[in-house]
Amino acid sequence: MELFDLKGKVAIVTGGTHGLGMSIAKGLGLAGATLVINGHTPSKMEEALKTYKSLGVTAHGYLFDVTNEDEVKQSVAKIESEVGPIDILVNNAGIIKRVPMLEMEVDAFKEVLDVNVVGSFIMAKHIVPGMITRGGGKVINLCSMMSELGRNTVGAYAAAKGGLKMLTRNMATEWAKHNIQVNAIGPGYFATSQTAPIRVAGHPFNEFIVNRTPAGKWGDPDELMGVAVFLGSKASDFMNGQVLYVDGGILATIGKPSNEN
Ligand code: GCO
Repeated sequence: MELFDLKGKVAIVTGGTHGLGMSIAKGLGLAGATLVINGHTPSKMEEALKTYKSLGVTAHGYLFDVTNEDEVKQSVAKIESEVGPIDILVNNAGIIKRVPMLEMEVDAFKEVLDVNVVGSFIMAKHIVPGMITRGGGKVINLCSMMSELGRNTVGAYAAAKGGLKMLTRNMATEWAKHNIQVNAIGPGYFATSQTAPIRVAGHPFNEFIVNRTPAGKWGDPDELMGVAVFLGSKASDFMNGQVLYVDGGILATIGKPSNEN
């Protein structure tokens, strides 16, 4: 449908060489967008671009650190010169460190906030002015269950993803008048490399999540493609500051005893 058609649009996805970022980028590419994939590992970028090519989507790779403002500024200028003006910014790049807070080094805590929150701010700071000049654009931030819920050992990540929820609302507040829609995707628990350590068969967390999720399974990253296309397309032109949770029902329920179906 034309409403969801992204032909002629340029979408940049940070951290788009793997995991949820790759699935989100795939969705945007299959809907017609030209992809700009950010990463920081050459080998992962090379593999990712082969994957995008095999899917028949147009993708360009750029290696830079989203927390380094000079690199972002130079890369955005290079991208908009070589590929074209950016219409859709997906702030997906993020890190997690699973450490009990009292054992966590301050530098480690700051790094989690830096990549997840400050990086998203820096990317928007250097892409949104062009969107304003061109009459509009889309910003999609990646929130999390930890934007709403706490969990042992992920205090820095929860502070970051909770902050990113409010940053999404503030971006929407300041930029909606420029026809820029800023929203977020809040994934539940998905089968990615980031969750691999807590998803191994027999790991207590693996069973816990399957039981805690009404859909009774870990999410497949490609199950985020649809919400990404929606938030990147005309179909969401009157949505601002919302977090769309794709979580198999986790936030809908208090959960159930492990012996209950
Ligand atoms: C964890 C997980 C979560 C998920 C995701 C949930 O350690 O609890 O890694 O953080 O990755 O963010 O929305």
